[in-house]
Parts: sequence; structure tokens; C-alpha cells
Amino acid sequence: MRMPTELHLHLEGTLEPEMTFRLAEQNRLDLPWRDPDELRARFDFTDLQSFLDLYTMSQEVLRTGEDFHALTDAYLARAAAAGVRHAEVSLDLQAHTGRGVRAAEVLDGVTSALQAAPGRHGLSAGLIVTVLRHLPGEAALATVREVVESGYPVLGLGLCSTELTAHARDFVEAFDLARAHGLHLTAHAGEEGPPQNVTGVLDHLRVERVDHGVRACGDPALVARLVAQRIPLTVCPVSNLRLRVVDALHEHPLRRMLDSGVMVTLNSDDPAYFGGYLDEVTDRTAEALDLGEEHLSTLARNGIDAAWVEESRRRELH
Ligand code: ES4
Ligand code: ZN
Repeated sequence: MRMPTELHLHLEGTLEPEMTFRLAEQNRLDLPWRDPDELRARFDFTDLQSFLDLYTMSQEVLRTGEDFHALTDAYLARAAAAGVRHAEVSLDLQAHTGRGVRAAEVLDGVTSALQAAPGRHGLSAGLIVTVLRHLPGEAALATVREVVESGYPVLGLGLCSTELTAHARDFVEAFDLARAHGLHLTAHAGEEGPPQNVTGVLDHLRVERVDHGVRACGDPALVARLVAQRIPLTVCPVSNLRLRVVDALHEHPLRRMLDSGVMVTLNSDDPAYFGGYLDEVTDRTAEALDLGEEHLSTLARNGIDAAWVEESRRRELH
């Protein structure tokens, strides 16, 4: 079975080494690796930070609106081939403005590719701008202000990067401003951080979904809350394996959470780095956790119900 939606996907995490080298050449930048294979050989991560370091370094090659357009279009083509019919893709806007690329250049490239998606690739697509947890709350607020004033079509606000430093409270103003402008809200929590981080983003940022959230399974009261409030978790088992959140795929809590009634969805996160787009993630997860048709159709249904789409589009997807 194929998943009809992908809700947790970092565009920068779809940058394949071949494209990294092509863009470096186009933009006349030197890379510290000899060729795509040597870069790919570095995709052996020990934790989230070891991944984020390489992910951040590789992004340097994305300089122009056309680069962002090409990155987004390549992902959409691959997602369509994986059977995805609706994608909500995240973009670390601050990572690019922070190294001197203008926000309008980035947003123009990405949103033009997303808008062309139905005609070119046969899937609908929306944009989630993510703010970085390792930067101050004031920077997040300034980014949200810039995004809402820009007029570009943005579906939601997310929060990502390391969970081990700042508190959700630091981002209340940014999330309040986004909510006031009608943006949907999500945040990474409970990936490498404790269950309290999941509670933190629910209570302080009032997010509608939680990205990852797998560490919530260590807190039965929190699991009960996620079930009662039908809060979707965008879970990425292969990412969790590759960043050593779990030791083996067959030990992943996805199946236990589904069986407890948590609204789990299945996603790829950073497929160029973790070795698998959503079709491959689905096959590997189903195999490792012995998921049958019933589990897979629940995951597919949850993805459609958790998507930020109009009801008419939701009915089409179902
Ligand atoms: C991320 Cl796996 C993961 N966790 C947190 N932030 C991220 N940004 C890109 N991938
Ligand atoms: Zn993520």
C-alpha cells in the first residue's frame, strides 16, 4: 500500500548529493567532498546534531530562486512516483536568510514549484515555514512577520532543529502571530527530547499536530491526551532509526501507538539523507513492524484527516 499524503518533509532534506554537486558548479562554490559518493558516505549519523551539521553545510549550494524551484520540483516528482497525492513541505527559511539569501527569492522559487504541482505532477502541495529552535524567539517572530507580510501562499508554521536547548515558551509570540494570520501550526517535539516537550508545544504553542512525538509513548497520561484530543503525530520511523532515536526498526513504537489509538501518520522527514522516500519508508516500516492492510489503511486515513486541506479536497483524497 502507498501513503496518499506526506506531512513531515524538509525540502532541504531532499537535496540529493548529485544536485548538491550540480548546484555547487553552477554557483561556483567549492565543496569539501570530492564527489557525490564521498558526500553520501558521510550519511552515517550518530544523533540529530550530527545530521543537522551536514544538512546545514550542504544547503550552502542553494543560492537562487531557481535552485529552490529545482529542489522543490525534484521532490514533487519523486513524491508523485511514490504515490503521494498531497504533500505539506517544510522550509527552514531562516537557514537561508541567515546566510544572505533573500526571503522573497527562496519563497518565490519554492511556492512557484508547489503551485505548479497539480498540473505537472498530479498532486496538491502546500508550504510550512519552519523556524529554528536553536535561534532566539525574537528571530522566529521576525521571520513570521516577514512571511505574513510577504503575501506568498504559506499554509503553516513549524518549529524544528535541536530540541535540547530552548523551551517552547520562547516561541509563543511567533506562534501567536502566525495563528492570528490564519496559519496552521505544528512543531517538532519528542524526537530526541522528553515527553514534556510534547506537552510544551501543545500547551504553549497550541499546535494542531506534533512532528515526531514518539517519545510521548513513555508517558501514559500524555498518550491518553493525544488519543482524546485526536492530535496527529507525523512519525518518521526510518529517520528515527538513522538518527538513533530507536536502535532497530522493529523496536519502533509506531505500531504500539497506533494500537493505543494515537492518530499516527507516516512520513519520510529527510529522505535524501536517510535513504528512503515515502514508498520505501512504508515498505520498510510495514516489514519491520509486520503491519497488515488494516494498520496501513489507518495510517493512510490518518494522513488524509491530518492534512490541512479544504473538506472537498479531503473527500477526494479519501
Ligand atoms: C530535522 Cl529529523 C529533524 N529533527 C529536527 N529538525 C530537523 N530539521 C530537519 N530534519
Ligand atoms: Zn523533521
